[in-house]
Amino acid sequence: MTKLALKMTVLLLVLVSIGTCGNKADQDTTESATSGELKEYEGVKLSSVASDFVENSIEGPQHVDREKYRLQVTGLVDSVRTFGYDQLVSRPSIKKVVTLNCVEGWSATILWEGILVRDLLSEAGVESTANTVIFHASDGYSTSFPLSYVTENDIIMAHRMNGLTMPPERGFPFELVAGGKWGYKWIRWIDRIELSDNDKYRGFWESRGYSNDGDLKKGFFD
Ligand SMILES: Nc1nc2c(c(=O)[nH]1)N[C@H]1C(S)=C(S)[C@@H](COP(=O)(O)O)O[C@H]1N2
Ligand SMILES: [Mo]
Repeated sequence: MTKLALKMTVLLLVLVSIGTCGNKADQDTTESATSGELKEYEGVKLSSVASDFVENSIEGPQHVDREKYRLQVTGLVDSVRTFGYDQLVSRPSIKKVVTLNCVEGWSATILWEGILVRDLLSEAGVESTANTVIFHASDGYSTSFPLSYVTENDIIMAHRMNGLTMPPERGFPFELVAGGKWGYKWIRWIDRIELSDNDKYRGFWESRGYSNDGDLKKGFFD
């Protein structure tokens, strides 16, 4: 073998092994992310995290770094609060089966597990002039609710689905489980919760004609 041929062979072997490692790692991630998923909970059949969702995110799936992740509670609060991922998921959590309904006509029934949003708000101290909660996400998405929706219901930000850590495509680290509301109110990749007195605020889809209320019992256009 000539020196050049030898170099080429070595290079080829290196490339092939890098390629194989990459694929293997991807497969492992996908399998570990969905194997062991609960199929049923207290007699209710659950949808599949891996195959019952339709990807429709405005900027495609976001990959949020767990170490760098910070959630901020800002706006009309007594003190701005910042939380890391581990700090949040080690808090007491609540489990509930809720169905997400997208306006595109599909739905998914999932056992969600997460933390109460109103607890985070009371820790920051909500000012008396606030009447609106605006959620922001790392892809630039946002949606808002009357403050009472979040304080008078057990509204959670989920970090687990069907017994497993929420996968990146589904919203890791947190998706809002906006019970009773259309899917576009279920903001994923939440990184900021803003308290506001602007009840005219309109989120991403709301400013494009979808109802701000987003109530499942009503239509989705204003
Ligand atoms: N950050 C962010 N959250 C989002 C969206 C998005 O594009 N970006 N799409 C919304 C829409 S229209 C739906 S139906 C649900 C779907 O979420 P899922 O795929 O995890 O169920 O996410 C909602 N949350
Ligand atoms: Mo949707």
